Amino acid sequence: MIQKRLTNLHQLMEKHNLGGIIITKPENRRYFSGFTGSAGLLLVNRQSQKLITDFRYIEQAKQQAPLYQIVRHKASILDTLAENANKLGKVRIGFESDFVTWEIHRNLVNCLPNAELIPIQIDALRMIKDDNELTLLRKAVEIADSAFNQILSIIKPGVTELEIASELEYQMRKLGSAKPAFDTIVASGARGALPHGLASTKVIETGDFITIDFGAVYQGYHSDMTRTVVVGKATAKQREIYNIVLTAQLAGIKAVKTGKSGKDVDAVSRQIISDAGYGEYFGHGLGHGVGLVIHEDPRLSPSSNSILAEGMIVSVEPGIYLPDWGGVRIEDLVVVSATGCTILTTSGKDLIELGI
Ligand SMILES: [Mn+2]
Repeated sequence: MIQKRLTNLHQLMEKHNLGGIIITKPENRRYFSGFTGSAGLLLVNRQSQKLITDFRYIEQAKQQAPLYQIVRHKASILDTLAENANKLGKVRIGFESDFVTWEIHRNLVNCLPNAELIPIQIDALRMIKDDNELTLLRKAVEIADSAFNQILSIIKPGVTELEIASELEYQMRKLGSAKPAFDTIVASGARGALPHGLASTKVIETGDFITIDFGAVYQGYHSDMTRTVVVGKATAKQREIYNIVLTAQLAGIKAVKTGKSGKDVDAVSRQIISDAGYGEYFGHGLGHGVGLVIHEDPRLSPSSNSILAEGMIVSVEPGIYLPDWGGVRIEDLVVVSATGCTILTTSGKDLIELGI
């Protein structure tokens, strides 16, 4: 599994004529080595790979990254990197330009006098998930689905958004989630018009629409789902908005397929919301990739350049947000296949009227 990832990395290095690459972004460090520690860097060339880390992580690194030579650094990780990188000779060495700060770049230039430092980005190598990753993602999705099911009964007038968020997060942890995938969103009543309304001390009232957007993290892999429920009987307007979003969501899922662009899939859902007269109230992209990071490529949006391919995983999450009234969003995760996609999220999408 790691070997296959390294082979892909080697191909990218060859394409850019790199004699080595320094990997510092935590998710890429983990992806290309298996090492889950919070500190350290990878130095990879086409013949060998080293993981440089500190005293705290030596044993863990040996266990988790058997394909790597583990190098312990003392005071300065840069000095140890320099010692090892300078052995590569006069070569082009890639660094992650979307992560390395100006300060670190300046230090690299100083300590690697032989190298020509080349800016490079490698996140795209993580877009297509392997079987192992899909298994972990499915588990993260399953945890969130079960937790959602379990907490529906506590949602009633009088409880706060924060109580709902805490209960969800507690149930997810009990089911094996390391932490919430992001700050849990519970946006009720008029707060539902805030697409990213974090759970607050607001008390749930009868008639509130409640948008709940949350996820689990299982062995580093994130899940992401959103459901909107109503407390009590839905009004005609609530039902109307909900059905538009649901129609747009189902059409978006149907449009996901290998070879389609992220822009085209977004347009399918967006058209439905626009045709219903609410286009200006759907101001965000339709979806995003999910993996070791909660928001990653490919993107489904009007400005996306992504082309979907088998094994990618994306969210499909249209919404309508009406100021001073509230909002609805519905989100599932799907895996792109040759002929369409497989929906991972299993929670139902018929409007739930709680307490009815
Ligand atoms: Mn999402």
